[in-house]
Amino acid sequence: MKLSNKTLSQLPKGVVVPTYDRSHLKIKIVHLGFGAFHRAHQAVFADILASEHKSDWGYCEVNLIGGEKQIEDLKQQDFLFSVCEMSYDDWSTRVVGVAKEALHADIDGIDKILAVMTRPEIAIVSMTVTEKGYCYLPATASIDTDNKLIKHDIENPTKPKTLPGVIVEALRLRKEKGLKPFTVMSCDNMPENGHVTRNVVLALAKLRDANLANWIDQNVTFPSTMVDRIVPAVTPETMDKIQKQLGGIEDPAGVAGEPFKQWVIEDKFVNGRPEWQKAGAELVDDVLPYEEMKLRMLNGSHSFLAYLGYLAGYLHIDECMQDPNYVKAARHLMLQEQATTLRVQGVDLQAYADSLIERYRNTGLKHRTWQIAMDGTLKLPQRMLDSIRFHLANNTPFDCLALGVAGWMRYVSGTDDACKAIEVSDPSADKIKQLVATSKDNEDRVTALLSLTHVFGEDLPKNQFFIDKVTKAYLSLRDLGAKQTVQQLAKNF
Ligand code: NAI
Ligand code: CS2
Repeated sequence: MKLSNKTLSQLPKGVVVPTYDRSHLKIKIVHLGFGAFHRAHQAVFADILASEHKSDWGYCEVNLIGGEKQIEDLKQQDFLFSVCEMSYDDWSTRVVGVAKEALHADIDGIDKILAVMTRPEIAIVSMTVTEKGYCYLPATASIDTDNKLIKHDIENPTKPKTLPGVIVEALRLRKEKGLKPFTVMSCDNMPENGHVTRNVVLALAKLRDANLANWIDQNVTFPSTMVDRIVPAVTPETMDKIQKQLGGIEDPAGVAGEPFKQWVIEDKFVNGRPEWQKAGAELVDDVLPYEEMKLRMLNGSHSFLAYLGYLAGYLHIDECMQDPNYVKAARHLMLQEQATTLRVQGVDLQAYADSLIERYRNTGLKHRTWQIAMDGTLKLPQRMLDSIRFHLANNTPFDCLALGVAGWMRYVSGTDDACKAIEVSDPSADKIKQLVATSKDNEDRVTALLSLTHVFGEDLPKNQFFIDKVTKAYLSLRDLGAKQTVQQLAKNF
């Protein structure tokens, strides 16, 4: 039996279910990217607001590319889904009821999605579409006009496929109808995610119609957000545990994440917003210091552990945490090479680092290093390269960061330390493959991969000090493997 309005009453007592009248919720937010993270983060905040603070903010959940099954599942179970919190072996579960409608571009058609986005009552369009959904070049935060789907949207602006294309078209329709615009809120892991979103939307609008671009510029806001909650991709094992939590009721749209959650939001909304602060979110004037802190200390160390861990045969983050050298290196990276680059004020960064290590140790999570390692070309800049630039300018050490970059290079070279092939998933995978195939497995490989200027910019590939450091780390990984290289580095800390 599946989760639905009918089966809600059969759930075990400990499961939190919507106690509010779902029919009173109004769809005022369209969320693009009904993935694991949105369900366990923004949807839970909205559910807390509805159940504890009488909020009437409901969601229309949309997937543009991928995730067809999630949308189908959601439709079949009265838009209900469960979110489990995994603290080691201790699990707790809540059924979220704030979704009221669900659409997929390939199933329902883009026109239906645009029709929802142009309803007068839509106040916010939010998104979690992964870094690649923005079709941008990370080194410059500008739109990638060579992207095939962006080319499609330039030629077919009323039938868009990309996130920027869909937002531009929905805003154009609202302008044409004389409706207020909506606020566009990115909840993806990018620095100044609002700024990136604004850049790609405005760039695409300008290519279409200068007046439209001007109207968007004057009337639409793109608040930045810092989002945090570790929500690994659901595995069959997690699915089984979710079903157990639900007393045998199936929920294919269920997810499970860690208990911790944080949301810092730039308070810049043109058409109203839920009172997220009542559910624990922080509304601030400037999110950037928080974003930088999280992207560098959390995501930077995550990527470090993902590359060095995967190469060594550690399939999950909690396994990396059982190797004392990996813990030492991650802590050093956080405190000596990332925290020192930050401008955030009033946060105890030592305590933050300790809490991150503790969160990584959670054996309930089973967060795959492979998952974190994917899309490295879109992650390295904000997680490692910006800090490296800081250290180069200030003449300060960055050995862990250099090893992290070398770890990525070794990872995308395609074999782990046990000589097993790695399935590299990255939007630049074809180009990477070609660079790896045409370079020797020595300093030549480093030079070849540094030629990806959309990742490394124009400056780093010319900086000999940086090149030497990364090369030394790369050769050590090749000759000694990841475990021993991390061990040698950790000896110094
Ligand atoms: P997921 O794989 O479960 O979902 C990905 C979502 O992105 C799906 O809804 C899919 O339809 C959409 N998508 C993928 N490629 C797209 C494209 N090219 N254009 C438009 N939509 C596209 O991933 P998950 O876990 O939901 O994470 C998504 C993003 O959320 C991450 O990339 C990150 O930026 C952010 N995030 C994730 C956290 C996590 O622990 N899972 C925590 C903090 C932020
Ligand atoms: C991870 C993040 O997949 C990744 O790249 O580093 O999704 C991480 O789990 C979240 O940002 C935690 O908030």
